[in-house]
Amino acid sequence: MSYRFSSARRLACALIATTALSGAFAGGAFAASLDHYTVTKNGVTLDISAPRADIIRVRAGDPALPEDASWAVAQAVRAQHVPLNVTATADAITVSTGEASVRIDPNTLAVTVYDKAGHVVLADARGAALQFDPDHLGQGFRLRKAMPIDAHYFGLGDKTGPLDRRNQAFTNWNTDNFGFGVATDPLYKSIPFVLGVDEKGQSFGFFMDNTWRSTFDFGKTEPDALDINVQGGGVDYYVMTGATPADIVQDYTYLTGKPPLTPEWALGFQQSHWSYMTQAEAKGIADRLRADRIPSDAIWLDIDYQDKLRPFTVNKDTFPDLPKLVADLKAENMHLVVITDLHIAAAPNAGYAPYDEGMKKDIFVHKADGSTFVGPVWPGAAVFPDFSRTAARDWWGEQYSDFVKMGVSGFWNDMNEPSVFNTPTKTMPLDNIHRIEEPGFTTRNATHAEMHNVFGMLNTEATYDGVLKLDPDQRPFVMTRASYAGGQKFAATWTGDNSSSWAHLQLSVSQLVNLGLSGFAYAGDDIGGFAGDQPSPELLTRWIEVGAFNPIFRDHYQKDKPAQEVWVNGADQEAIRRQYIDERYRLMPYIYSLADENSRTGLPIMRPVFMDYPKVVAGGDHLGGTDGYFMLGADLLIAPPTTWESPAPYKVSLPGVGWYDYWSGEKLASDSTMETPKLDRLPVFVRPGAIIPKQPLTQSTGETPVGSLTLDIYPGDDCHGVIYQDDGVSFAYKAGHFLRQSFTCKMTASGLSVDFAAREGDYKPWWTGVTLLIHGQDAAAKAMLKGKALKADFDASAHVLRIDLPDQAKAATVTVQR
Ligand code: MIG
Repeated sequence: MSYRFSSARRLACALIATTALSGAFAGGAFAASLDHYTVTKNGVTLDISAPRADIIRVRAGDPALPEDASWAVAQAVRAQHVPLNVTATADAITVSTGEASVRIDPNTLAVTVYDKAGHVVLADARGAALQFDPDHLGQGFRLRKAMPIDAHYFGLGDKTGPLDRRNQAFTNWNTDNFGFGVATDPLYKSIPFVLGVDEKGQSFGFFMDNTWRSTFDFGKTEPDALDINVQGGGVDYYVMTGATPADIVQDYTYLTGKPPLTPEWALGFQQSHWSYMTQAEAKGIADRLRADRIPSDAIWLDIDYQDKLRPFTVNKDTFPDLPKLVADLKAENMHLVVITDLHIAAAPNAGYAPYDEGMKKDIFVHKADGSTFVGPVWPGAAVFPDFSRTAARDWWGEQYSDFVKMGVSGFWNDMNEPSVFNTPTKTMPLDNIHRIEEPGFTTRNATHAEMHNVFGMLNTEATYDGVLKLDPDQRPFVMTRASYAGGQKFAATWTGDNSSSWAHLQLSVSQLVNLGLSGFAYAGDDIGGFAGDQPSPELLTRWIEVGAFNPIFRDHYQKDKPAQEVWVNGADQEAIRRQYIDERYRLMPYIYSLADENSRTGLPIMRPVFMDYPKVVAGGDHLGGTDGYFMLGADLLIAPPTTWESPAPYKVSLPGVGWYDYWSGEKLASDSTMETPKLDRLPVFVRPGAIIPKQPLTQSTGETPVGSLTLDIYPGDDCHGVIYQDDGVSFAYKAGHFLRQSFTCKMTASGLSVDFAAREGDYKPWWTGVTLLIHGQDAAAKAMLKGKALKADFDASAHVLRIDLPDQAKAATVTVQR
């Protein structure tokens, strides 16, 4: 048996030399402090380190460890090494950070990770837990982890199927899957991150940082094992040991990065279609939205605005003056987003600069024989920038120059799995050659099999960085279809080509919730459904209602399908839809404050109920009936019917007592309530203890609201809320030009008090006053500010006490007494 200890960067406290350690072990036991711990057995090398005290990293190879490089985890993060306390005896090696520990069986190298309290977080399965080259193809590995009977699994991005991944199996292989069904796999993204929660509420995270095709089988084949097969590359995974699901998501986004704060307009309602065919048609859609008073922020141009479907061109016949369209839209506070697919037309000597220049600079992916790979996509024969090269990403970024100068606000990277037509694999040959030229990586060639799953993310990195470089004062907005773990740093995403059916509307909840848990806080689906038949009036209305509470809210639909804009199906349907879109704009201060929270913590905007209430996991497969619900932030719970199209009454199970009905303000008597589906009512409930900032209705985020900020206060335990504001578009917030203010409320024997904390940042708000709407009150309430009586109105039917205050920039307390 041989042990090898190494420590690339010796810690001051590692006073005992490696040789002395081995000597000590030969005598029976040893103890030491190291920055990582390596052990070999039967030719296999295992390496344990900890970038943070609650996160264990495991690497393994046969015989050598894989290169310490990653597309997902920044070098600065991987370079962090928490000191490890290592003790060993003949039967166990224990490696501890103080917060988490790993026990390694020296005979089998089986690994068990424990939390601080000594509970097992994640253990290797019995039997062969790590096998190299299981398929005898000369590469790949298989890893098996024990699956406790009470554990439930989430994450993996927008995979189809129920919210809980248990008893299902999935493939990570970015795939253009037009018209996918509710159980189709794989789809467009590969995010090999799993959040586990057991019925005691204990959580863990597992991230396999490997870009190769992989499968995750959650007990489908073997009931008590999470069986992971990876077709190439090295074993490099992280186990996150935080106590709660929220801790785990924060750990995961500590590793892979947090989304940058979005431009606020991207939280508004957006209208898209494949395609608005002319400049006049696109302008007409914006005009109709304004005329119909449908609040909205962006119009999207799909592929047909281009000349011969060639990226970075404009069809001058149908879009004669794109700068004018941008300016016309801007005059209506409307933004323009344009598609820019990655497949550059292979059109030599046709005056198409992206091809001619790109060829001159050798930008495109090669075939195995070294020639440029050409495959058919929208423009016909096309070539594909090799985004793993920094030079190719820089070149790609420069292509945006004209659009950025024109004032186009956002860019849409579609087809970046990459999708290739007329081939059964739907993508490029696996032996195509990419060139890795990337700080932190050894410069080398890599096959498409290795780069496929990360290709789309690198496409978005190139877009984000390029657009930012062209206009360093504006927050870029990029939308992508394909991505990999960590892609949230560069782009928002949507779930691709869904269909107009109730089943797909239902599916969108688990897809978007799992995307949020997987780092992608900015996610949406095609509202109304992309493919399929025209949605029924009721389906489109319901979808708009739900979308109003999703992070990204975009109506988009396929070519050759009847119109799907908000006004189709007549005035009655439009009125309901408008009511929900209006509500989203009133809620914009709350939603934008969630975006601020996400940019600092990584916590999702749209969440499962179990994130804040892990005890619902004890309800089994359906999480106590909450697996079809979702939350917008910690305060709003959206509870659609379990069977969406059914008119039958259904029971809503809330995670506690004292919740409020969002629409009526009524406080519910128990922790459940009955709902009878009605088209104009999407059941939304409010956490007791919520303080929700709202604003007067505007028609876009670019329009300044007039009047007071409203704080809707729902008395209850742990009563708090926050507002975040800034200019919504620039990076001035990074220099302190923002406003963040938190509020709390306390119940007292005679009433309650509301505290305003002092404001952070120097951004000057639009409001001139603050209106408190205190729910669940009675007529006897009287209010005071700093000992001075306040005028308060009581609305007896809604049990709301309304208090109008001047703006409260400083710390202040309002008391309400009976
Ligand atoms: O092969 O650009 O998912 O949203 O409208 C279809 C046309 C290509 C697929 C996208 C869809 C978009 C469509 N695109």
